[in-house]
Amino acid sequence: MTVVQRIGLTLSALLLIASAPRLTAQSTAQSTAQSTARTTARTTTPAAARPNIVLILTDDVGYGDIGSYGARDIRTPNIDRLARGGVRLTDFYASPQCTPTRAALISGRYPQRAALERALSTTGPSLDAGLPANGSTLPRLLKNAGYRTGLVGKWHLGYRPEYSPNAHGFDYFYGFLAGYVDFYTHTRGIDGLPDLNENGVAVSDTGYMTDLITSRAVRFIENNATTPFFLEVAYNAAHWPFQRPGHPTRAANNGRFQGPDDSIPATRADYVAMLEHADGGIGTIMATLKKRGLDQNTLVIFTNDNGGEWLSNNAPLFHRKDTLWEGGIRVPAIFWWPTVLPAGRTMRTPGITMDLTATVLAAAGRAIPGSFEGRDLVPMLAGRTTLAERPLFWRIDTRERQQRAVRRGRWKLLVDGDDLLLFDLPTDIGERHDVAASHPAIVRELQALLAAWEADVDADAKRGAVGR
Ligand SMILES: [Ca+2]
Repeated sequence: MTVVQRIGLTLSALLLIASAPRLTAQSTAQSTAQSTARTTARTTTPAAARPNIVLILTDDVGYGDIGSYGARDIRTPNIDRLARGGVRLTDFYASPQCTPTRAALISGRYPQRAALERALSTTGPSLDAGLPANGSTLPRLLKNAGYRTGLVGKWHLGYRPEYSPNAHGFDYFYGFLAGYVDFYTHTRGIDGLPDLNENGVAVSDTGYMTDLITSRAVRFIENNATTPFFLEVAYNAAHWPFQRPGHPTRAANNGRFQGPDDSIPATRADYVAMLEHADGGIGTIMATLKKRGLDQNTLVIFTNDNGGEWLSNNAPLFHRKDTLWEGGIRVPAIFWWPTVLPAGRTMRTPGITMDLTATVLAAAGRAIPGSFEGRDLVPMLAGRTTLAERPLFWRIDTRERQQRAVRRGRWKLLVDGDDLLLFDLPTDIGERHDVAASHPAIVRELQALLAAWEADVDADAKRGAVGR
């Protein structure tokens, strides 16, 4: 039985993956050589004082759906401009679903510690769950440091007021709390309730969700141009419902998931239009920074919250969202900060969501709390130092199976249901060749690390002790 058969991919998804363009070793080598040439032509300067920080997150976008990551049938000129002017990481990781990645970003810690391993639903126990606002999450620390803090777009870290963005220290919030909304009616999934709010007060606006997010992001920058600010722009593009811009519709059944064999067809073209529109929004945000003279002393980070869904192209990675295969957790990550970072550099050092938390705090001149689990990436991105090797961990229980994974250096151990697999990622990015049998010592070491990590985060979750 092949790996593909064991993990039960649908035929449609396989066809999408098989037909996807691939980053060849040659093109990667060429781009790295070109990057090096551009990098050496650029002079780096010491970190500017109190930069602005804009963190842009897209939703369910494929690793291979960004131009600078190999996309051929989709245009992302504004994201690509960030890559040309900054540093691009090839081996950056998130969690396999929306909520855990956002929990890691805001708390600076593994999401399992806050018992947020799965996406929060709009039914059942999820309605009362959330990320505790314990005084040491990212927006609060930045606010305490004198930053104006804003979040526009998706939250997905709790519905109750005590879990809200404002409770976490965001001065300004405009967006929605659920995992997904209708792009035109702004009603949330499953129960169809209105979900658009501004600082906790329900609002009713007309427009495509991506445009509303962009316009509020622009307004936040304009209103805070003379104060250091942190702005998180969390687009829900290109998460389902797959509603393209310029074609107002009401998504069927409150935007329920549309699969490959659905009676309501969703196409790759819909997904492409959604993502290209978000890229246009990023262009508008960057133009605003430039217009206000903020385009040099601003750290802009672009990333995505988890692997792409079935309309996405995750090539050359295997599988997709909800899984711990690379296609579920490896995401684009671009860092742009003209006065500090070189232009056009590509780096292969592994990174993970919590590194963004630490990087943002450090860029703002704040000490990184000892409880945080990420690293400030700027010294590495600027070429001043290398990042010490460390193991990175993931876990998710789905209805189908439990998955656990650890990556250390070149090796990735993946436990998928009853299968235990070892991959040598630099030579096997697509995870096609299980080499566990020929490296028993590595398997034992990684199994022990994984077991110790699980015991640690589970004990923390039991204590309800996030971010002590
Ligand atoms: Ca997502």
